[in-house]
Amino acid sequence: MQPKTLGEFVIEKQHEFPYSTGELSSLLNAIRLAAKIVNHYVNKAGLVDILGATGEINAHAEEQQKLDMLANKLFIDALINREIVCGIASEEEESFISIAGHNKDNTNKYVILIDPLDGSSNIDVNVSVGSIFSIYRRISPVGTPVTEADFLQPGHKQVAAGYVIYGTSTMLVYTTGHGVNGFTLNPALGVFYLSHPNMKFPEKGKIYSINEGNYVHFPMGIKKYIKYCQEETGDRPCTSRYIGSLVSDFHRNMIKGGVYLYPPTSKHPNGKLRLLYECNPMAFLAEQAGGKASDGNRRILDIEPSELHQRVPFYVGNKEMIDKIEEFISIYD
Ligand code: AMP
Ligand code: P6P
Repeated sequence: MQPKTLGEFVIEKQHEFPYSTGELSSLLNAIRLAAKIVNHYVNKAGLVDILGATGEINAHAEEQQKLDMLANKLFIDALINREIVCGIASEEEESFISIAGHNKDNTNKYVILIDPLDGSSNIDVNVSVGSIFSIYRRISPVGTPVTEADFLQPGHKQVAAGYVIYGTSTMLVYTTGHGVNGFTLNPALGVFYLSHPNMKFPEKGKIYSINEGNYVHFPMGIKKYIKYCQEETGDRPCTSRYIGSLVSDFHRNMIKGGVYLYPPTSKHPNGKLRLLYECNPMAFLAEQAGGKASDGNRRILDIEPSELHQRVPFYVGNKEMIDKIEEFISIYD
């Protein structure tokens, strides 16, 4: 029997909400389409002139790779053309985009935040990258232009979140608060099939993902945790695996059991990862898969955002491993 397609799954879940208008389903389907289009370009990036940097700088003084600019445009076009959201925020856009409906007030109730191509520094070396999305209900009145407050909501208000991983196969993994499900793209048919139903972190984890090149700048608690992972006792030593692509490291750790760490460093004293369109969606997925996500002291999903591109220290993965990281931070920092 053929596995369920993503389209069938989305409609099936919608029917569990008899009063739904179909708006969230339409939004999820637009993301599905955008994922296929971005996948097409990611898979041929080496063949056409979309490799390398644009020479432009994004809102964070980071060099913009051509493919992440293209991915940004593809996602935004797919969403704007269907008029199924009232606002979009993106890592690649300094401010949010308000979508006024053509010839009518925009009566849509969702805003979306995206990291259109995370890990873009890996593009030129053929290492897997990903797209991340996060969906909220607007809090400003429907029919009026969106405000920044619609985007600055704590992560526990998310309606849905997910990622696309462009790896040895392309997968779309998402949650709407009722578990995490993974869909693998059959590129010959252009169809995502349910391949990883009800994804959960294993009980135990033995992988830690961190850029140890920053070791000298880590807080003492993190230095002590790394050495703890390397001890030859109990369920250790752990295995160190770091791809330099959050989506890929997270995906592997959710399947095999592990934790991703991006602590404060000298270059990024508040951490490098962005709260709104990287940490919150990955934290929502992690908790839905039985894991945990923290900034070392607080639950990521409880942090009240103050600005669109704010950064936080980020620890996400197996609950037991995150508990141990928080324990070391509380003792040594
Ligand atoms: P809607 O009016 O279609 O935006 O749906 C209203 C609410 O029903 C959404 O905010 C979700 O909480 C739930 N819902 C609707 N469609 C779906 C779906 N396809 N998958 C999961 N939840 C859904
Ligand atoms: P570093 C990619 O730029 C990213 O945001 C994450 O996907 C990745 O885990 C991290 O930064 C890599 O950062 O400083 O280790 O190269």
